[in-house]
Amino acid sequence: MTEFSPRYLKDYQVPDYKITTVNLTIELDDTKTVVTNVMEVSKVGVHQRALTLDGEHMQLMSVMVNKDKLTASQYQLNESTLTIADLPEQFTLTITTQINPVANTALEGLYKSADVYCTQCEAEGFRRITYFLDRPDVMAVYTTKIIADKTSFPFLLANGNKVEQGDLSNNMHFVTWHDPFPKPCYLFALVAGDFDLLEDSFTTKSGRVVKLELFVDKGNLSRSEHAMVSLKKSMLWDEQQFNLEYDLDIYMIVAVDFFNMGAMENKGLNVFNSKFVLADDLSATDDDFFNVEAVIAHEYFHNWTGNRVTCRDWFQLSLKEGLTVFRDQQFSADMHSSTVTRIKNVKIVRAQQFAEDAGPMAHPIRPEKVMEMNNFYTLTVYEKGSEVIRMMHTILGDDAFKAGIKLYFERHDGQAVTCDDFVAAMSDASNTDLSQFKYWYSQSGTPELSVSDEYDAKSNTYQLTIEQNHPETHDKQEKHNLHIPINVELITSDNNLNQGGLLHSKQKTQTWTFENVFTKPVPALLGNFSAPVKLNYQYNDQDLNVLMVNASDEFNRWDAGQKLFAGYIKQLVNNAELELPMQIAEALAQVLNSDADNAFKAEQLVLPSFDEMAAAIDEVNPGALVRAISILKRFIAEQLQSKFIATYQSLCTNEFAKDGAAIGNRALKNVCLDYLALLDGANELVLNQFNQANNMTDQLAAIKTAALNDLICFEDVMVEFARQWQGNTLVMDKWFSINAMHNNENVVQRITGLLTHPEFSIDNPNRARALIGAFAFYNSHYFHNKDASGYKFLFEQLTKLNAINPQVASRLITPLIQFKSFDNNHQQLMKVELEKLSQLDNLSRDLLEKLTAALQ
Ligand code: B3K
Ligand code: ZN
Repeated sequence: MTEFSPRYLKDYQVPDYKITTVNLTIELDDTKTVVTNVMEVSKVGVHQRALTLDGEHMQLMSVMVNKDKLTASQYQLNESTLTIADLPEQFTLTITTQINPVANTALEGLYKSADVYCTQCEAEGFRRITYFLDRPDVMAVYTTKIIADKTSFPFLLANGNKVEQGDLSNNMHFVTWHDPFPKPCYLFALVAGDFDLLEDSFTTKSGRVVKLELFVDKGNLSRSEHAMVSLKKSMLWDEQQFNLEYDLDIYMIVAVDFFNMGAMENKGLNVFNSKFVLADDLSATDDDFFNVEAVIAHEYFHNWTGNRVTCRDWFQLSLKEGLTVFRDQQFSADMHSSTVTRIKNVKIVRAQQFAEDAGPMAHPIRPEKVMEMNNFYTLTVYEKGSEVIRMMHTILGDDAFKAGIKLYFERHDGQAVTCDDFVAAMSDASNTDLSQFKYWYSQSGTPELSVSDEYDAKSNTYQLTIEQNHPETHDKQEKHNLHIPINVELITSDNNLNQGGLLHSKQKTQTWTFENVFTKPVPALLGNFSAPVKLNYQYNDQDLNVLMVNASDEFNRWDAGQKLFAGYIKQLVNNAELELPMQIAEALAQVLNSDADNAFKAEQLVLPSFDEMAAAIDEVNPGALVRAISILKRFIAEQLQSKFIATYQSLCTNEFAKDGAAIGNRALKNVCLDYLALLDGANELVLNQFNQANNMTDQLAAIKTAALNDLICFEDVMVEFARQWQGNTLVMDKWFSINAMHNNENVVQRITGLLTHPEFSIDNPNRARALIGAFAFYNSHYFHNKDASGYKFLFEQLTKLNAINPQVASRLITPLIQFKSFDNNHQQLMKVELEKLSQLDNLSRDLLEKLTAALQ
């Protein structure tokens, strides 16, 4: 195996040198881009230590200290560093490097996405552009001059404000940008290409007019409006909620097709995966619209939480990501149904983050040990990180939380700080002791709460006892009791009790007593998912029914239904013959008849997913779990057939609208379709919906239903869909995904064939994720096939991706390394493939880190 060593949070040291200004001149060329980097450098403190700069995958052309060009004997160069000794207190360092953007398939540093040059520097990509102190606590003021051919690259963009431009000989031109805000190098960005440009402006609360520019591939202007509208909503929201105003005169967003993740918050110049920019009624689903808005908001919010105040070191990543996810979630909740938005967040935590905690890569939201930083842009750092911020919000209340945010910016604007600094601001502003709460930052794993209760009819008292448990995690960390905020609502069947509130669990076991309780209540625990924990309380069906109907909090009503379903799915895993009680169907009939909004009803009707269930069960037999979910689903479908048909029909309309009600209607309609797909007449229904659809939500739901139920019309609708959408990259991604989700024993053959489809390219992360990822993540049935064909398929693709794009490979290996969730047979089969991968001789650091953890 290749040798790479980890880094530890405890080893943090302030840098020996600071770099205060950076002047870059970048002469773009496909294979020989020349970067001249002129830096003002000075020592931090008095010392004689050498300067060691990071640099990889480049050719060093020259090094100059002040006016002296160094000879090779005056510096030390190896694969990843450049070291220069005997330096003065302060000096100008000029470094020239040459890079090859076209060969850069890892999409880190400067690369070419189709005909566009673009950069991705977070976490450690700047070191592929020039030699630098590539760490977030080195902050400099950047000036960037870009030179390129004028015809092919009419737009030359970088951070900050445009200060100069002009023509050069040979049809070349240049543009110079200056960013007045000191920033870490991970926020540096450059883009060059030819685009269509959507222009707008936003007037900030203090009256400054900010230019807004959205750059998209030629011909895509009509699909970029939603992103622009979302940006303006985000800017307004951040002023209204947090009093945070944009700071530069211009905000630019560029959409590119080749991108490793969703988007990047580079100062003043966001680079986006086109998937999170482009959307129009015909080609984007309601979820796509929602996600575009959320990602636009997320990146915009980073301008304060991330850019103005950044991270001291990468272990602090959740400082900016957890907080910014929380902010984008609050924004989405304000723009849409807050309950439905919250349900979406919670499902991700329960299904995926809990699985991460239970797997070999378990880590605290502030990791302590990292080999490859890109491996830590995780559900734990992001989603659990957001839950931790949310708990502080719950504990402190909205006003005190906002006072904490205000103090955080007063203290740290322009600095690179730590999670401790953030919590200190929260604690000081609210006068609240958060010392025990801080263990949430250092402790990995999902806590489990065991809850028991006792009702005394004589004294009319009710007691709740809550015990915290902290199961061992793969990192073998010592565990502490945490400060866990638990939202409790006591519900009675006659619905006349109004008690509850926020309990603060801090000890191993604690008991709370409620007085004046005249009938035995049912406790709705962990309302609105007030903490990212698992909960054990012995509810019976009747309790859950009471909660489904009477809980005042919508979230609790939904959650009770999920618990009811989950209980039966667990039983069905062990006993497929189990007789299901009519009450389940009756409870859902009540849901269908209620006057709740349709988006919420849709959520209430959806069964817990395979992943959510897998995270809640030990040693899952995947086949048995898939079967259990489908037995319950079929039972509900059969019992409620006529109601589903009636609801479905009542929601079929020829008019297309995009308001909340219309979106809710489509959601509910398609949940009905999903149930009806199990019954007679499914094929006709689906075909009909496919043919009638005047929007992507309905069209996609039709082909997905055909795939998941292996309906006769499947091949036909897929051919027709591809014919209609060929050439539309984002829609064809959906088509590839649906192929991968086909619930048919020949699916591996199908997707193997698609690897050579003219529109497939493994180099494009969206495509790779669409085909390979959708299979491994969403086709639980055939990915876990007993013949191991699913695992082998993933192995084959990972060997290719390891060499092409390690970050993508490292994401897609997730379902394999989580083998411990499954029964022994499956574990063994998965391990065989992991062992094979670990033998690769060019193993990337990204995969190596995960394989080492998994096979330990
Ligand atoms: N900060 C970036 C993620 C960078 C990922 C690097 N592998 C996007 C975001 O979270 O907003
Ligand atoms: Zn982010």
